[in-house]
Amino acid sequence: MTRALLVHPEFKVASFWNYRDTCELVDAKYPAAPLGLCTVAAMLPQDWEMRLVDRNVEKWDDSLLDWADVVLTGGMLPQQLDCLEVVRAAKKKGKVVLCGGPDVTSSPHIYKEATHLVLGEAEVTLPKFLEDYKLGTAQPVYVDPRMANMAESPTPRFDLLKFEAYNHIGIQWCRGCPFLCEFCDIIELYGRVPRTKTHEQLLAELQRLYDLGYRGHIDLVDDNFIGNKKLAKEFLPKLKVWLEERNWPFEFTTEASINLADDEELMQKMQDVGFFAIFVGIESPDEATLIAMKKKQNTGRSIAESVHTIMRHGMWVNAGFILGCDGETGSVAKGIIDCIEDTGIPVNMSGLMFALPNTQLTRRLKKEGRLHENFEVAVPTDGDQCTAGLNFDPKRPRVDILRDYLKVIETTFTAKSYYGRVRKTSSMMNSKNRRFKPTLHQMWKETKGFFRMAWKLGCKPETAWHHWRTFIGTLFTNPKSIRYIGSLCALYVHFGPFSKYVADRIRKGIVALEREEANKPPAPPAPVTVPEAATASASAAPAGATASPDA
Ligand code: B12
Ligand code: SF4
Repeated sequence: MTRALLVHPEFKVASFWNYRDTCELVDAKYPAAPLGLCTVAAMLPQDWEMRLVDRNVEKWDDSLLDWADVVLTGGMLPQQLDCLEVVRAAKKKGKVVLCGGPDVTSSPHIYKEATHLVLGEAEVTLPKFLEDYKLGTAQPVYVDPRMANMAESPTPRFDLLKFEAYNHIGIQWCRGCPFLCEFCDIIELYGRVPRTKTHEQLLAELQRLYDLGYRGHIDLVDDNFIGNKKLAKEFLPKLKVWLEERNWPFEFTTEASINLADDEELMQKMQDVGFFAIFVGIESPDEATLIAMKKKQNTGRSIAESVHTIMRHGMWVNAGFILGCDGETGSVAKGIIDCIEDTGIPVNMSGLMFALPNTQLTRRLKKEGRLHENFEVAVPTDGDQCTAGLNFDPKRPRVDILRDYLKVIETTFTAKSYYGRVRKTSSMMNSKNRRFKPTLHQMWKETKGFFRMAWKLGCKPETAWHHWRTFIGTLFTNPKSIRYIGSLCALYVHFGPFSKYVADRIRKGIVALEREEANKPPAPPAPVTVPEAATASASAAPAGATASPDA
């Protein structure tokens, strides 16, 4: 019998997303579970013996590799460094190492030490590898341009997970997104036609989680849950019946484009099944920048009104903002800060533009000679896009972008500003129809979380007043939303210190750039072509200008 060890590499670098300290409040170790590897496990021959080790939540020791015949690993860019460590350790022990996942697909050359690269969606490429592996003729690289038929994707092997280690469990309904944002790799990796699992398939996955005893928060990790609105509207009533029959064991979050706010029926249906938060890419409040980055769905609307409409349907909004885009101007910091405050979005993932491999943006920058060498190689000391962005020559001076970014981070993550937005969310979040029933075990964990949070935030001079004002205010004005407002407060256990870390890194970056600028030898005067019979007006041309032959 073949023994397969599936290893989820660690997200080594600090990130807004790695809110471990918040997870610890409720006895979890990491926000999300490795859905990709659970899906891959379901495609391996089921008579293989399998173990899944997540290096984000478990102690690792290289001797774990001794048990395995085949090691399967891979993930996204922030996992690159750790993934390579796993590959090297396993190769050293003479194991067959199989690598796959989004970063491996986008930058296979970085992972060439693995025995086999199985690129793209495993539903398409893994069967051929397995066929060859059985015959002893497996090739170094498996690649196939076809897109997976999601209706054939198996129920992930959730049984390999240790549920208690995670804040939530992901499931996936749909891959791909109909939009065209220039910086996005989703449409390159997964296409522009949203491909969905069948409703029955998704309910079977939920049933599997239910049977395994999981209860609580499920994240629908779709690239855009409303990519196919019609299907979403057909599915949600079925989900409602399913949940009702099981006494509301789950509640949901997802990612969606902002045009969700235009569809009352869809929002209502999402509210009916217990969606409580969504992530929206706002990116920039400036129309010209949005058009330049081809994010047209965000234009021609009041972002604040759209966000408020979504909140009134029971979902708080998390949003991404990007600085360093072509076309942005010196007013970008003010624009983003005003937008964050007007919308009342507490969790704003503001970051520096990062050219991901495999995007329209990367290809354009390359053509323009602005892409940095090794732009796709993860840097060990850097965070995610917060401190590791701008892997290209931006149009504005880099130091100006960093100064603007610093302003955004320093302004929007003070306790006063963050909690102010949580209160704004609390004033709008409609939880009247919420039917999710936490188990006694979950209520016990949340009670412990409340006291730990009270210690970490409610007893510190910097946060105490804001924390209790928000918490007690919500208890009186919107008690049905208290669990959700409590979660937003809990996130500040991470965002408070993390924003300071980012600000500190950015400040150092600014100082380094200023020093570099100061130490630069003065530029030689630009050649000025002066015709022999030049007049006084030509020599009076501004420095660097080339005199016109007419002058
Ligand atoms: C959910 C999600 C997240 C979640 C949590 C993910 C987690 N488990 O920790 C959160 C919100 C935290 C997140 C954050 C980020 N994410 Co993200 N995320 C996703 C998303 C939407 C879904 C991931 C998922 O579960 N998919 C479902 C599973 C089934 O798909 P899968 O993992 O790709 O696996 C399939 C194949 O890749 C393959 N496969 C996977 N592993 C392996 C292993 C082997 C051996 C083999 C053979 C095959 C294989 O087979 C699977 C079945 O087809 C994807 C987009 C997408 N459509 O996948 C982006 C995506 C993975 N994220 C991405 C990025 C860039 C990020 C961030 C860096 C964003 C940022 N700017 O901050 C952060 C970094 C996080 C951190 N902790 O540092 C990129 C990765 C690009 C790259 N080149 O690596 C993606 C592709 C899209 C995007 N642009 O956002 N993310
Ligand atoms: S809406 Fe989101 S997923 Fe869709 S193309 Fe734009 S960034 Fe990518």
